[in-house]
Amino acid sequence: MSQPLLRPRVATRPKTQRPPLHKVILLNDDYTPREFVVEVLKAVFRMNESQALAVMMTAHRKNACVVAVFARDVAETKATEATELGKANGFPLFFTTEPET
Ligand code: TYC
Repeated sequence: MSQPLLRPRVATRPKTQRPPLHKVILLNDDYTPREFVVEVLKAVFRMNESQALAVMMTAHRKNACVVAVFARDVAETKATEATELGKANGFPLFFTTEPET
């Protein structure tokens, strides 16, 4: 059998699959002190004071704020760690995760 005369002009390079990222979301509550929320954001998410303050105030005013996006396991570990810090100090502070659309 003869070879085809023309090669395809577009390379058929397979698309690299990346796992979907997940958002960590901070939820507001009426009891956790603002300064405690700021300290947790700095400790767990490596934010500086002004970044942490901005995220805390957005959650306070709008009831929730996206903190950061990570691979799913990292997002879940950080959300749990941050929520546990609140719990260990008697506060209902809560972080959740959801897949990025
Ligand atoms: N609303 C809290 C207060 O007034 C502070 C707070 C902000 C708590 C953001 C949680 O995600 C939060 N003490």
